[in-house]
Amino acid sequence: MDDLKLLSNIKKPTDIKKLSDDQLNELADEIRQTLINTVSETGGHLASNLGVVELTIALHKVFNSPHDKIVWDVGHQVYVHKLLTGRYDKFSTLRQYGGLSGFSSPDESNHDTFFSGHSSTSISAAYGIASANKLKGNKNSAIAVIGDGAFTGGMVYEALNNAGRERSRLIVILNDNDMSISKNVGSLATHLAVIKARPSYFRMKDRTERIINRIPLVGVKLSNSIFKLKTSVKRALYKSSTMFEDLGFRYMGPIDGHNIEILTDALEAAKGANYPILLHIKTTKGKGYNFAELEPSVFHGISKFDIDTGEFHATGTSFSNEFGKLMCHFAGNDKRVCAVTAAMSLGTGLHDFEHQFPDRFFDVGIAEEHAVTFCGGLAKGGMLPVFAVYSAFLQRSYDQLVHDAALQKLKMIIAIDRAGFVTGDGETHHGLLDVPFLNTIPGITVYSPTYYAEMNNAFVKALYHDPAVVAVRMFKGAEPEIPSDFTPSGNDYDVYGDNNADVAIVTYGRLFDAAAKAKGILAANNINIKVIKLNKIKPVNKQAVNNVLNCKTVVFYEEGELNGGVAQIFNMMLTDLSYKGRYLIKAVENEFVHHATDKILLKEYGFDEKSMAEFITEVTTNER
Ligand SMILES: Cc1ncc(C[n+]2csc(CCOP(=O)(O)OP(=O)(O)O)c2C)c(N)n1
Repeated sequence: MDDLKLLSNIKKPTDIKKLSDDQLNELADEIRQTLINTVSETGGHLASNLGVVELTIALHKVFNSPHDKIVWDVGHQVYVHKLLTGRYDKFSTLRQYGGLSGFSSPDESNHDTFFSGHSSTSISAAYGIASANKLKGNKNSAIAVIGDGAFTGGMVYEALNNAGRERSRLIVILNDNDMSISKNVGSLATHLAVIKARPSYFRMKDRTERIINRIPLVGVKLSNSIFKLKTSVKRALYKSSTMFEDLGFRYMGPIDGHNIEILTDALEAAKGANYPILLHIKTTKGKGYNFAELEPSVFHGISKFDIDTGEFHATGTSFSNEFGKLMCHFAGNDKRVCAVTAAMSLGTGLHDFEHQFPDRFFDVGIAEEHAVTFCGGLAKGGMLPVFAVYSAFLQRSYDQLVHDAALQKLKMIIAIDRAGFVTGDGETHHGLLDVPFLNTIPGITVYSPTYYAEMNNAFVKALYHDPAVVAVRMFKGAEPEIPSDFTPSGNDYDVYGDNNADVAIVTYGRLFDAAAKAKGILAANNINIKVIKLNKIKPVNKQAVNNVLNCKTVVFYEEGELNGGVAQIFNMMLTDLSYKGRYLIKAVENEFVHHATDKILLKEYGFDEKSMAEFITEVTTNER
C-alpha cells in the first residue's frame, strides 16, 4: 500500500485538517482502495463503509476527536474512522484474532467513544454525552452518526423525544442511503423520500448558509439565526414540518453526503449551534465499488471476495438456509404460518419465503422488541408466527418475551440464529446469553439441535405439539457430519456410547460433534465415556439426569454463559437426586468474548475434541 501517500501519513485526525480540498478528495480515493483491498481479504462490512468515506473525512476535518465525541450507530461503518484515527498500520488485522475490532471499541482507541454492534443506540449515548458536557460547562460537541435503517429502531424515538426539548450541543447525522441491510422499510422511509423530493428549497438553503458561514466570526451565528427563520418560512411554505422539527430538533438537509466541501460547511454550521441539530445527508451504499453499488445488500456484511469479479467463495449449506427451506415447506402446507424478521431477512434465510409468501412475510425494521409483541398479536389473531432473529439481538426482547408472550401463553416460535460463538464480530454478536435469559422465563420450551434433521423435528414439535412460546436455537454455519454409529432419535435427549460408562459428557447443540469425537479419542486410550446429548434444553428431561446418577464424573460442556445456563440447572437437578460423584462445568464464565473465528474460540474455551479428551483424561487420571 506504498502508493497511498496521503492515507499512510494520517497518524491522527488533526493531520486531515492540513489537507487542501483536492487532497481530501484524493484521500477519499485512497481510503476506498484500502477498504476494498482489506475487506476482500478479511471479510466485513464493505458497502456501509464505502458510503461514509466523505462524511468521516469531513467530521474529522471539522471536529476535534476525542474531545468532540463521535458515536457511530451499530458501529459497522467505523472502518474509515479507524483509518483516520491512527489505526491505518493495523488495518490488515481487521476482525482477525488479536487484531482490530470490526466495530467501535473504546478498548481499542479513545477515538471510539462508545461500544456498539447493536443498532439504534447512538442518539441516546450522544445525548448523554452532550448533557454531561453541558453540566461540566464545556463546549464540545456530541455527534451521533446513524443510518436510516437504524432509524427504524424504537430507541431512536425515545432519544429524540427526550433530547429535542433541551438546549445541548447534540448533532444527529442521519445517513440516508435508502437501505438497511435489505431495502429499508416502514413509514419513516416514506417520510424521508418525501423530504428528499422537495426541490429547490434545500439547495437554496445550502448555498445561502455556505456563503454566510464564510463571513468570518459572524458567519456561524448568522447562519444559526437563519435556521430559525427558515424553519418558520418552511412551515409556511410546506404547511407541515419534518417530524424531526416537531420533536424539537433543527433540521438541516438533505445534502450530498459525498461532497466533502458541502459536508464541511454544514458541519461547521451545526458545530456552532447550542441546540440539537439533525443533519440529513444522502449517500449511496457501496459508493465507488461497482459490485457493491449494484448489490448493496449482498456487500453489506461479507466474507472474502474476488475484487475483479465481485464473487465470493462458495459456502455450502447452513442452518439459516435449511431453516428458510423448512419455513417455505410449513407455510405451503399451513396458511397460518407467518415469518417475522427484524431487518434480517437475508441473514436468517428468509429471502425465499419473502418472495413465495409476501403476505405472510413481515420485515418490521430493526425492532426486535416490537417483533415479539407483534408476534403476540398475530398469535392472538389465530396465526402461527415464527420470529427469526440472531441470538444477540433477541437480548432486546426480554420483557416482551416475558410480558407479551410467555405470560399470555401465546403460541409463537422464536427461531434463534447465530446461537453460540460467531466468527469475526466479537463481543456484541456472540450468542452466549439467550439460554440464561430464556431459562428465567416460565413456560418457554427451548430446543438446541446439532443436525438439520433435529432442527426439522424441533420445528414440527414447536409448531404443532408444544404449548406457548418455543425457541429453537441454531448455530452459524452447516451441520457437522453425523457419526456413523449415531442416529438422531428425535427424543428430548440421546445417549451416545456405552450406557454403563462411569464418565459422562453432557452437552447440547454444536458441542455434541466435538464430544462425540472426544469419545472416540478417549476410547483409543482405553477411557470409556458416554455422551448425553440434550436436544430439548428447557425443561431438561429428568431421565437424562437420572442417566448419569451412577457416574463417577460428569462434565457438562456449554457453549454459552455459565451463570443461568443449562449446566447449572443440570447440577441442581443432580443435587436434588443426591448425586455423589464429581460434577464439572466447562462454559464461558462471566466475560464478554473477544472477536476471532469460531474455530479459534472453540479451542480457546476447551470446546474442541482434543481439549475435551485431554481434560477428561486429566480428570479421570487424578481420580484413579
Ligand atoms: C439490534 C440489532 N438488530 C439487527 C442488527 C443487524 N444490522 C446491522 S447493520 C443493519 C442495517 C443498518 O442499516 P443502516 O443503519 O441504514 O446503516 P447502513 O449499513 O445502511 O449504512 C442491521 C439490520 C443490529 N446490528 N442490531
